[in-house]
Amino acid sequence: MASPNRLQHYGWDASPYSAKTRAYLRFKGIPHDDVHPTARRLYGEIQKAVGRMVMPTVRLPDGTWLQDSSEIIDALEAAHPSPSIAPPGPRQRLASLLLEVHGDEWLPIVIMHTRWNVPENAAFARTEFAREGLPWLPGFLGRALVAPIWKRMAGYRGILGIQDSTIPGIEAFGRELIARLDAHLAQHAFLLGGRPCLGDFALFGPLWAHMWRDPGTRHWFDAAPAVVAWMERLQAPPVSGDFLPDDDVPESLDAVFQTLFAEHWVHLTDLKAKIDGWCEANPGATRVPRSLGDTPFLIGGASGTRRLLTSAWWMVQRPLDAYDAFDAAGRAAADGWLRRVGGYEGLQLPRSHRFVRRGFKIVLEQPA
Ligand SMILES: N[C@@H](CCC(=O)N[C@@H](CS)C(=O)NCC(=O)O)C(=O)O
Repeated sequence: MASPNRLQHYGWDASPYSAKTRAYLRFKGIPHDDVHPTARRLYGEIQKAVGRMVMPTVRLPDGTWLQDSSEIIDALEAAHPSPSIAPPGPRQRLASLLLEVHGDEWLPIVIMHTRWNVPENAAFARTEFAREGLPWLPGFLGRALVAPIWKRMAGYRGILGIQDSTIPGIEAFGRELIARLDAHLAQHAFLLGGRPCLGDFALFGPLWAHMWRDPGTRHWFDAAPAVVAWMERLQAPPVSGDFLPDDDVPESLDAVFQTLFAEHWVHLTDLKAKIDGWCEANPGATRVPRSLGDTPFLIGGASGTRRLLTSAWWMVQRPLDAYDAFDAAGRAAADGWLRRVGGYEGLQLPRSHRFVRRGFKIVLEQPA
């Protein structure tokens, strides 16, 4: 029974960002109720509080609402600093934040393909949406009534660049990521040692909530027992380990970061140039449009076209801010690692036209 005096976490099992925050809450041992919101609550209380139907959301015991998994985790980390999920060393800290951007902003290409293009997964998700959103209705009726929700989700495929030309690359990228993580996690309990970092939770969300839970892609994990064990560990605290010593980011993660910089970051660099161009053409603007048209991109070696979604720049600022805050020694350590994984140039993106979140919306910190 939910108690208004405890933190309320609202999210469905099928939601990757909710899986990220739910696992985080459990790891931290923060008392909370994990509430799976019905459609009535999503379109009533939640939409009223944060401006739209979205998950996860959190209502703190004092009535404050939080939205966006990164902001939820940041606020809770500030209130519950120990054990921290931000490693103290600059290399590890940056690695963790980069993996968060990757999990939140690039893995959706894979998981929206696997969920909505694999018929068994799509059928499962429709049933899940009905079970969570309209639990009091018979399944057939619930599935019909939640159609607007799943149709909107399935409609993101085109925006994200999921198309005939990219599907082989999307699948190659997804399967390779799992294989690379498996090789790494066979040696380490978590990505950066004996304790999960923010990047663990961000990668876990899409891998678990879509690719592993959805029955038509669970076999992707057949040859990845270390990834399955890691997903179980992330949901079964307590965990009492620590990050690897000497600020080490193991070489077994190099290929993950090399691909991140070779494909995802190239798209983000393109996005940044388009945002800057738009701002220069629209002096005085306080918000940048949600999308700035379509652009060519590469995933798993396959080329296609996807939408430039400007909100991603807010996420990119997180590792850039961390990098900018390092002292000279920290910067040198981070740069050495970045050069190893082909990411040094990527971290030098212009810092112009800063985005901030105000009232649950992303806006320009200063007018363009
Ligand atoms: N950046 C947000 C993304 C949240 C998000 O997209 N949540 C999905 C469910 S996993 C959602 O509610 N989508 C509703 C919609 O797009 O209309 C976060 O990290 O919380």
